[in-house]
Amino acid sequence: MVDCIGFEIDDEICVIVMNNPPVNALGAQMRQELDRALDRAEAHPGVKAIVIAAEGRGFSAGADIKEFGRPAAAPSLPELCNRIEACSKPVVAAIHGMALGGGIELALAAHYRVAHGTAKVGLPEVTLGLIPGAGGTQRTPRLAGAVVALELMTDGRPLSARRASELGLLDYLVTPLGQEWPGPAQEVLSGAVAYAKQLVADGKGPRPTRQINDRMGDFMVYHAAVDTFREAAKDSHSMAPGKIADCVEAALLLPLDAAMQFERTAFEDCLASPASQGLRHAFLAERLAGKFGGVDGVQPRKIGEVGIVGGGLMGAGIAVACLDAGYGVTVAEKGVEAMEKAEDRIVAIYGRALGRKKLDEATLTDRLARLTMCDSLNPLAAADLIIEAIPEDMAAKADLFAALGRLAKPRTILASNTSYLNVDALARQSDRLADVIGLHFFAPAHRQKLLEVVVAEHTAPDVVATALSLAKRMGKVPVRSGVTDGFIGNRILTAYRTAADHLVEEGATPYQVDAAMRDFGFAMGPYQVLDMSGLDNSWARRKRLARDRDPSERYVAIGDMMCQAGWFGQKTARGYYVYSKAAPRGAESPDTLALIDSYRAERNITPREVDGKEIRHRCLLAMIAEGARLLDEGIAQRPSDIDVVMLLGFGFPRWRGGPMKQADMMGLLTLRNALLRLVPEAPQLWAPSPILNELIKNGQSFGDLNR
Ligand code: T1G
Repeated sequence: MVDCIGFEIDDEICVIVMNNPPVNALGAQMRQELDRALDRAEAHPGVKAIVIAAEGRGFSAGADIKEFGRPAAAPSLPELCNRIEACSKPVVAAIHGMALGGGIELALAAHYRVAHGTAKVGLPEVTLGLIPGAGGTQRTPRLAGAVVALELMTDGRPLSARRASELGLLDYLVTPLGQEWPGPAQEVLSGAVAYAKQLVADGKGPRPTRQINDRMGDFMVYHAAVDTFREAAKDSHSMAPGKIADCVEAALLLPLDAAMQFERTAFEDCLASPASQGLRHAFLAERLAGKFGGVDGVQPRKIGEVGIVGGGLMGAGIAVACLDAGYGVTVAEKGVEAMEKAEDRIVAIYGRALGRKKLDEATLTDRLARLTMCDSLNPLAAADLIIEAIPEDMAAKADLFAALGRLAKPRTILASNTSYLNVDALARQSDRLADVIGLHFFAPAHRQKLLEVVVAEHTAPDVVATALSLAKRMGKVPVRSGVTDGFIGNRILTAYRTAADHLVEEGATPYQVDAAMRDFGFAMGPYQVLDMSGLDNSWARRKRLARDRDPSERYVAIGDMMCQAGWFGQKTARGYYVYSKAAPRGAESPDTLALIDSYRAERNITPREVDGKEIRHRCLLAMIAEGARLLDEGIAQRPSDIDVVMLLGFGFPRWRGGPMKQADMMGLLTLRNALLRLVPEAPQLWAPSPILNELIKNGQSFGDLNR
């Protein structure tokens, strides 16, 4: 294994440099080599002070998240931090880029901290359902007081170096030179070595953070802060915020070693919690999703100019996403009026961003300078990539792809933003099979991180590689999907809604279903979402699929009846809910309940009691069963990709990790038995896929497929 640590002595100063790409995660080898390097520096008679610095994009992103759940090889990160703090020679941390989690905890255990002016530091463990478990809950209050410590650890967002310095977490900032060479890592190293030499010259020795108590503020203020944050923590699905408050309190009330043990126990409780398992899974799943098979080493095509056909809600959002990513953008609409409305939408998006100070005037001017509007397709002939974002009508899209296939220059990529439709069919229409791909953006396209990349049968590998590079440049999370009606997310959503409809047919009200799924953790229930997105959209899809539907399939026509009555949801002020000035977010609709009652009566259905637990259980089972089918069919690459789509695109509660993670937490044998009990009601919805039996037979979980 390549060494992770560099070691050299420069005029009485020992420089230890961490180098464990990509983010200097503090895994076992790093900790062991750091420990040995410190022993060596401490024992060396010529060394008067020690600097710990780093190569690469930043100081350290903290503990190695991939190591959690495995036995921690000695020294643990808390032990390493205590070892640094106990060093008999002054230790200076040299921070550039980012120092996060265990990374800043290691620096807090050092005696002094020097940072590059552009660096960021933070304790984001709470976003993983964890707490700082290497002394951070003890050293942060000592350096910055209780309120800052509690805010920093429960919020999880990083601080700028300047702010961190003002709060007492950093001792000295190195002014950026603002040029490529020598770069932040070298600049801060030079600054830290000079700082260390000055310490030696001034006769300043180690300054153990555990001995700094003067910034903890007065007892009453400290205690009030702990109580405030403990109260707020009660609303969290994760135990971490509450544990953070407990640990900060312990920093005040217990001797440090006892408090450190208290922190360790709290950390281990969090590590074992379902919420942390879900959040850590989500973190790694989002990063795994971008690894598509079959494109390693494939050179993406060069994209400079992007053409967008359609400047509606989606087209305008996609245009902004492309402008934000630095591309030139030409938006084509049918006719001058539509073109001007499209431009107004784009300008309005930027106007709102300007109002929220998300960008400044100069940036806005630069972005709009790269925007061209046109009222015909012809100017798109020069584009390297053309994204179609016209309404979901197969005939119109087919005609458009035929036209684009004739118009676009060779090797221009043609992408459809369709949410459901067959990208293979569009490719055939374009007569450029290799150049066609699906790029399914999610509204609002300029903010939503998820991008379903729909790889058609003949899509060329370099087109897929180009889609990946586009997603990365846009800061999006790409998920690979095969061609199927609804791709990954909308197929799972359809199964979810079908399970909900069955329950409503049997006796539940839409309002009970929505309430149950909000209790599960969704911000909105399925019927609230339907009212928002428009019942007519899903109705159009059901009508499109009607001719291929298995006549034996259980079909609930309540939604169709509501659409036939013109109840399309918020857009008609009536759907599952009724909307008014008095109830802008929707109130229960007696008319909808009456329609459901008559629907049941016509079918001699006697309504039964349905409780929230059954609603949550069945809706989750339906999502998992459909996810397993998507894996069986090869539509989704891996189970965690399905989780990413549901987490980022459909509001699945992040701390639950996604439907496939939930399946693993339930146990696949339990899952299969639950499905088998429901099969007689609706085989198409509940039949366990072969992949489930295979995994059970091999003693595996869906997680074993996430590679
Ligand atoms: N451990 C292991 N791998 C990590 C990692 C980590 N902490 N952070 C990032 N990676 C991997 C990531 O999976 C990806 O891998 C690659 O690095 C690039 O990441 C005891 C308990 C630092 C802001 O929560 O926020 O310390 O895809 O795509 O967009 O108290 O990564 O290349 O195989 O995200 O430039 C606390 C998590 C840990 C920070 C960079 N630390 N990381 O973002 O790159 S727990 C965190 C990030 C802890 C202690 C506690 C971001 C980043 P691959 P990336 P990026």
